[in-house]
Amino acid sequence: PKAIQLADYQAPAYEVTDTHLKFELNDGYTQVHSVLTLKQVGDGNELVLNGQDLELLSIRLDGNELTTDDYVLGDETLTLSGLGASHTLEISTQIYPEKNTALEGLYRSGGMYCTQCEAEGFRRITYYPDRPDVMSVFTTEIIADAEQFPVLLSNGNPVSEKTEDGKKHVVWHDPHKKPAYLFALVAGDLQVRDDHFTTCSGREVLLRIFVEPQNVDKTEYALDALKRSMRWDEEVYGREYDLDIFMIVAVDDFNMGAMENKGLNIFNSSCVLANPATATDAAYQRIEAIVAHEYFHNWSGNRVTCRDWFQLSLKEGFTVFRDACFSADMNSSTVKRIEDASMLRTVQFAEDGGPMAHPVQPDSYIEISNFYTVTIYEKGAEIVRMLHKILGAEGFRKGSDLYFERHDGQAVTINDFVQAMEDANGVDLSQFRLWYKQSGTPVVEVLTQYDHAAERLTINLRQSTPDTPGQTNKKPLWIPVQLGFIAHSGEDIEVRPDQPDFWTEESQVLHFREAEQTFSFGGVIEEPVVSLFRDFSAPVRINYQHSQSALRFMLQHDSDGFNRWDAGQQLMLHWIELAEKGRFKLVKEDIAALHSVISDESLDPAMVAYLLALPSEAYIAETRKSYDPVAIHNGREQVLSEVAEALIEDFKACYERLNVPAEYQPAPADMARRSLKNLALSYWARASSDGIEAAKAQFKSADNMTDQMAALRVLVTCADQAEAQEALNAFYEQWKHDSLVVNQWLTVQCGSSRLGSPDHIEKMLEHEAFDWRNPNKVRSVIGAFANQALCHFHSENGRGYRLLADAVIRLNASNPQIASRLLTPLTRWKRLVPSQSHLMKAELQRIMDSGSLSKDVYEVVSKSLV
Ligand code: HT7
Ligand code: ZN
Repeated sequence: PKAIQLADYQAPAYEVTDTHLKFELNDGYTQVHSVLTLKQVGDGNELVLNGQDLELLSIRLDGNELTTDDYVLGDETLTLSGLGASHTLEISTQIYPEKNTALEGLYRSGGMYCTQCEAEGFRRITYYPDRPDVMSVFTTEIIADAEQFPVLLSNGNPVSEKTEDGKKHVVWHDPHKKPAYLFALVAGDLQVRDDHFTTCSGREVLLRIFVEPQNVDKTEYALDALKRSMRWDEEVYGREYDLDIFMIVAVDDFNMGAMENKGLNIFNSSCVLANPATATDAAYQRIEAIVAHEYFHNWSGNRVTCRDWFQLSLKEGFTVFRDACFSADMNSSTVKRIEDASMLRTVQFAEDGGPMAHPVQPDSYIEISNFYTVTIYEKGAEIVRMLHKILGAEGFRKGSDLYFERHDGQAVTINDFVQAMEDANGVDLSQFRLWYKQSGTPVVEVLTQYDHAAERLTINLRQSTPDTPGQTNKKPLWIPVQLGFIAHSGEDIEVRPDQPDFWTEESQVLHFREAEQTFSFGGVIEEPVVSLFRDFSAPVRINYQHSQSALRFMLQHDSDGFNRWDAGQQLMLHWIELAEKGRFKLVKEDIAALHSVISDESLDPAMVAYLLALPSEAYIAETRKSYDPVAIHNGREQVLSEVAEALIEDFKACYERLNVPAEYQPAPADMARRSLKNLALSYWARASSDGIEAAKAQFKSADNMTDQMAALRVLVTCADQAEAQEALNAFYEQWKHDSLVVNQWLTVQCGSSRLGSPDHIEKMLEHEAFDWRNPNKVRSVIGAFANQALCHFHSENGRGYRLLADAVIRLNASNPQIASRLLTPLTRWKRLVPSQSHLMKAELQRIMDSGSLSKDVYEVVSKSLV
């Protein structure tokens, strides 16, 4: 397969001013009739339409039927040449949604039809210029059996509806120009929950969530989250919703989390449906964030869209930043920051260090679906956050206002976004733009020196970015370093460097812009503890060795919540390293520091839970040049047990204090209480049989999934195997009718470092609850195994790798997107200890040799084998 290059971008010769679509949904096949109004807008008289897996029935140009001599039908294109200034093009195709297991284009999920067109799914529906810079006004007619499919939806506003001869006909019209990737259609026997939102200018918007009938009682939270998002976007960005109706549909078979189709968002049911009995607090928070994310796309993505797919982070990075700020405002902002930064450091840093490393604005790809990555989304969001830090809240808002005003209705580039920020603030962001172009994680080395006599502190910073595939000799970046100095009293000392041009007082940010810079701070009367990169102000690795006592001090006193947490993580990383070498013993100062955290009732309990949680095995691996996953697992387990034993009375007391009867509420304070209570339970149960008994009692009596699942996880981790299995069996009997709960049940065991052995995974693949066609099930079993049960996945004989490779080979044929995403853990072979590394590489090679690979899988495997 051939790589697509950013440098080859050419504007389209024709725009499609209007697109009329007629869908006739029949049992087993669907006919699509399109009428396109074409207008020449660029150089050339050639029109290239994309098409994939289509049966072409007919083409007419300006009313005349064309024959095969009039066009060129390629593998995945249909080209018309010698065209004039304007035309009407009519095309009929036949497609087979029932056979579509890739879940791109139009497909069947259970009893309903739905679409997924981003990035290039529309070309599986009909021949069309399937590129985001072709924006058109869509009218969609849908005809289907009235009894089976009483609900027929598409983008925009409903125009007409009738039933004739047992067939239902509906027409939808979307007045907003949009690219084909934002097109959507849904047909099914669905129930709806309605609500209303009055916009800031007083317009009434009808809000509708469509779900399968058994899920109506799981829709309230998403609707509430939607209303909060709509209000927030008005208040924080001045963005009002622009149609009279906004719809959400839940579907069970979906490759990703959700899709922002104009006026008709389609959600993976796991990312929208919740009630207290079936959804955990984590699921509620995920739903709030994803509902907001998709809604925010209405402006950052739909009204202003991407010129081409190299600009993907234009909409995704900006929208993730927007949804993160929303979640921070709705919940604890510090906890949200810890969660996001921790995920970035674990997953995105690993991507940067692997064979698929790419810049936030890539310059080539083979399959665009492979580029919906943590780099595009999360690192992209970090770049926008740095702009916010550099420009300040007001400057950033001026920039975003200008961006929306300038580009409303257009398909634009990342550069246009940065330009708007520049123009609105009169600042030169040329160097800052490098963040989009350079891949890899920058490393910042820090040296500090204190001169007591001169009352002066100097900070020397050096930056470098390692080579990544296709990129060497990287230039220095503009890195915002948010700083704090902490006195012995635990209070912050006011800081100000002698170089005012490199300092922003409002955000306490030092602007580090050269390969090496030294900053000095005068009037510092005592040697402070330096708190660097507060609020994780830049997505970099920091090389700075705080002493153990400084880390304990920061864990107890840093006024910056993120660095307070990170100090604890650094301490714990050190403990785990010692444990791996057989030299770990928790000293009394460590116990005192942890004790002071757990007994500080003035702290947010959610924060305490994070402060007491050990770094994940995946993050520990990420901090090492080369790693042995089993040694990491054993070292971490030892530290967990020692902490549990040393603080057993604290954990027991904490659990008992927080385990109060209360009606379940998905509200921040309640979630925080549950998170600390369940963390305390997990430690307590590790150290004592009383803790296990408490977990059993909680498992039986819980009236909400957060507590029930937490107790089940504790039993799976700490109870003896028979008791763990008994709890799992009881859980399945209780919940086997609810597929989303069953997925959680699959995850808790397949991701378990106790139960998730290859034997167990093979058993679960045969279980009645498993289904290869459903991505959520595949993720719950194979994804959980390969990403969480690391000591089993990396079993010495390479069986875990073989199991994953077999799954990839199987899914390559049915669902390439899922196959390609699933194979990520196999791409990390170079960083493993040699004994594991060659076993993993051999499995990659086996995939490569397994026959005809999809573009998705081919790209990842071939780049990984280099
Ligand atoms: N913009 C959406 C991306 C998406 C997607 C991409 C490729 C294949 C399937 C997909 N489903 C959704 C999701 C979002 O970022 O909001
Ligand atoms: Zn998005």
